[in-house]
Amino acid sequence: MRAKPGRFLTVEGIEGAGKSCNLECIQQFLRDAGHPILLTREPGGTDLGEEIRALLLGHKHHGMSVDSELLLMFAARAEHLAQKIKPALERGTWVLCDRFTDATYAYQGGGRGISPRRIAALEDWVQCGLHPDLTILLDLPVAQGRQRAARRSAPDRIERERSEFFERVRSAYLERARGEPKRIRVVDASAALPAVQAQIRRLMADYLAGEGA
Ligand code: Z5A
Repeated sequence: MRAKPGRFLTVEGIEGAGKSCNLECIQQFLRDAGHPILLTREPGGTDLGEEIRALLLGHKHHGMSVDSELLLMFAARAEHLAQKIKPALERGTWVLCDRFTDATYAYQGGGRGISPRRIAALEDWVQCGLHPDLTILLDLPVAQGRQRAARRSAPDRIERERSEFFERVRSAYLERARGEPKRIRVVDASAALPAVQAQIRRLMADYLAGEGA
């Protein structure tokens, strides 16, 4: 008998939104509900993807063109889908991914100014209709996110952008959430961690109940 296909869940937000902290909590919640989980991230998730990540976020290629950045994101994604995401979903594993294509619309679209139509063309090509079933968008003011991220580590190539860039990224994320309110659930990530995690647990419980899972 074939396993019931898994679900594809993603977590998004500007830097310092708390994705890493909250992925742990979501993973535990799903495990407690009896679902096998694959936790992964973008860009990255495969050997090739992690090498592409190093090119994208390292400091060696500061003058990288916006189109190269976009294409590298999708090259890493193509590998990730082929090697990890699709096989996991097919064997019934739930995939929990730290960022996916909503990040491309937010950063390369909103932040860098690439038209959503060009991103959509690559999305159709690479994903062939595969989209996340549920996306949790951790939303908070840019200044608060940057303050949190600065306490954690030195900025990567993209994190060195100015605040206006991240304001555009945040707006693009929120616009996508308005366009797809059923899939993209916005969580107020400006609150203290226990309050954020309580919102996430409520949202996940609603989702599992709706899925009968
Ligand atoms: N990118 C892109 O441009 N296009 C794409 O298509 C994709 C990605 C897929 C890599 O992302 C970069 O790639 C990213 C977008 C780009 N660049 N930027 N900017 P990443 O996810 O690996 O890196 P990140 O966004 O920089 O993540 P982050 O800074 O690690 O943020 P986070 O994971 O959301 O935050 P955190 O590490 O969980 O928390 C940060 C700190 O805040 C930490 O000390 C926590 O303890 C603290 N924290 C978290 N929540 C709270 C609350 N609620 N209260 C108080 N303190 C908190």
